[in-house]
Amino acid sequence: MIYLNQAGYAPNSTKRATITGNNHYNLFSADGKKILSGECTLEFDENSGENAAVIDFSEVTEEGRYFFADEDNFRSPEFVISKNHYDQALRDSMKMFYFQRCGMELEEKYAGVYKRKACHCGGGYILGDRFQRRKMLGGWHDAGDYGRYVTAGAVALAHLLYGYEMFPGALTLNLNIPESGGSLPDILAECKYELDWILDMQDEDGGVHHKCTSASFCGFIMPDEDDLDMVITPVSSLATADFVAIMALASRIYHKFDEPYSNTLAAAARKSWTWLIKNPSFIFENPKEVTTGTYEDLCDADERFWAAAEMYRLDKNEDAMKVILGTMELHLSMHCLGWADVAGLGTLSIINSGTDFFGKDLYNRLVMKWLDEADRLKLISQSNAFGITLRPIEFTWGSNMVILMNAMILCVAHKLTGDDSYLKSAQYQLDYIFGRNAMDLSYVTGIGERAFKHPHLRPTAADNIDAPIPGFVSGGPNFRPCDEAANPDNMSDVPAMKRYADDVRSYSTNEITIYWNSPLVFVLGYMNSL
Ligand code: 9MR
Ligand code: 9MR
Ligand code: ZN
Repeated sequence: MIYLNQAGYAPNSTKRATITGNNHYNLFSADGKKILSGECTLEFDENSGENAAVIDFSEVTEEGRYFFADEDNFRSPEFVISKNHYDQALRDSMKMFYFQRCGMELEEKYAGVYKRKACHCGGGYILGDRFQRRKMLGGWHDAGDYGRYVTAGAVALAHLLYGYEMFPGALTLNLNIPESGGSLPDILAECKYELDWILDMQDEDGGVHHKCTSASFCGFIMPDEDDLDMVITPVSSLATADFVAIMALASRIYHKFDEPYSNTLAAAARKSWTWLIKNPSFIFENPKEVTTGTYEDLCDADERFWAAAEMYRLDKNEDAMKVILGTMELHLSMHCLGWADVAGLGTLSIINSGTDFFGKDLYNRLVMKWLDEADRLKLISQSNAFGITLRPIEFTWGSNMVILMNAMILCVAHKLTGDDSYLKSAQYQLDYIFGRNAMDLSYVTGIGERAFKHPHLRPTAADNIDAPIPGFVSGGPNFRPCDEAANPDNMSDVPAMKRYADDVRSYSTNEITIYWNSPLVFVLGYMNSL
C-alpha cells in the first residue's frame, strides 16, 4: 500500500508518502505516464504495526494530477500538486461552524441540501430553579450531540481568533453565510455567533455557567426535533476563566470593526475577572440529574493563566501579572492548546504580543519552552514512517486533535524562527490527517478520493442524505475505544493507528467537534499564508 495526502501537495514543498508491504514504487501522472520509480527499505512501525518506509518525491514539482502504483496491482488515490491544493479544505473546514449553528434556520442558499429548521429555541432553566429561564439562543452545537459547552467553545474560538490575528489575509474568505458582505469578515461574523451565546452564560456577578445541554443526550434526530428542555449547569471557575480570556481576546480583535461591541466584550471580561480573583477554584462535575459530557478538568491554574495573559493585554493590570508570574512557578506544560489544558493559549498570546509587552524575560522564557516542545515533536515526526508526532499510547480520544495541535505548535515555531524543519513536520501532520495514515482515509469529510463518510453527527445520521456535510474532522483512532462499533475487545490486537471505525455509532473514534475543526483551520490558514 502507499498512503498519501489526498488533498495534495504544494509544488515546491517537501512531498512525502508512506509505503508498506512492498519496497518498490512507481509514480504516474493521471494520464498514465511514469514519472518516477524507486526502492525503499521497510522497517517496523509501532504506531501502525506495519513494515513501512518513507517515499520522498519532493523532486516532482510540476502542477498536475498523479497517483502511485506498485508491482502488485495496487493503485493509490489520485492527488494533485497545486498551489491551491488546500483552498477547498480550508473553506469547508471554516464553513463547518456555520453548519453547527444552533437557534437559527440554515437556509438553502447558504446550506444547500443540508438546509434545516431552527433548533433549540425554547431556552433553558438554571439547574435547581425550573422557573428561572434564560433564552440561550445561538452558539454552535459542540459536536455530534446538540450540547453547548463554554470551555469547549472558548477553545475553538481561540484557535480561530489567534489564527485571524496572526494571518488575517488567509482566513478572510467568503463563506457564503447570512452575514457575508457585511461589516465583519466572515470568519469574525461566524465567531460572533458563538461569542454572543457565551456572553449569555455569564451571571450578574460575573460567574459563568459551565454548559447548557439537555439532561441526557437525545436520540439520532434532527436538531429541531429535539424538544428536551435545556439545563444550565452551575458556574465553574474553568468556564469563568476561559470566558475572561476569550472575551478580552475578542475585544481586541473586533475593535477596529465595531468599537461598541468591542467595549461590551471588554466589560464582560473585566466583570468575570473580578469574580475570578475573588473566588477559589470551582471545578465542574455533572450534577446527578445530568449525564451529558462534562469536560472534566481538575486544575484551573492553566485557565487562570490564559485569562491573566489576556487581561494583561487588555488593561496591563498588576493582579494579572501576579497570576502570570505565579503560574510560571508551577511547572505546568506551557504549550497545551486543548480544552483541558489551555496554558499554551496564554503562552501564544504573550508570544504574539512581541518581545516587550510582558517584558523580555518572560517572553524569552516562554519562547524557549515553546521551541523545546517543537523540537521534541519534530524529532518524533522524523523518526517514524508516517511522519507523525504521536506514539501509540498518545492516540487518545480525539487523537486527530492532538496531531493538529502539535502542528499548531510547529507552525508557531516556524513563525518564530523561520526554520523550515518545523514547517516540514507541521506539513507531515496534515499529510496524516488527509490520508497518509494506515486507515488510508482522509479524516476530513468531502476532501480527498477516500474520505471518511459516517461521522457520529446527529444531523448527518438523520438527514437522509448520503454524503456527510463536507469539512468535518473526525476524532480519529482511539487507543481505548469504548463504543459498540469500535469495541475494545475486538480491537485488543489492533495497532493504535487502526483503532478506528468509520461508523456512525463510534462516538469514541468517529465523532466530530468544533475544537477538532478549529486547529485544522489554524494550520491550513498558516500554510496558505506563506
Ligand atoms: O450519541 C450517543 C448516544 O446515542 C448514547 O446513548 C450515549 C451513551 O453514552 O452516547 C452518545 O454519544 C455521546 C455523543 O453523542 C456526544 N459525545 C459523547 C458521546 C458519549 O458519551
Ligand atoms: O473530546 C472529549 C474527549 O477528549 C474525552 O475523552 C471524552 C470523554 O470525556 O469527551 C469528549 O468530549 C465530548 C463531550 O463530552 C460531549 N460532546 C462531544 C465530545 C466529543 O466526543
Ligand atoms: Zn440547536
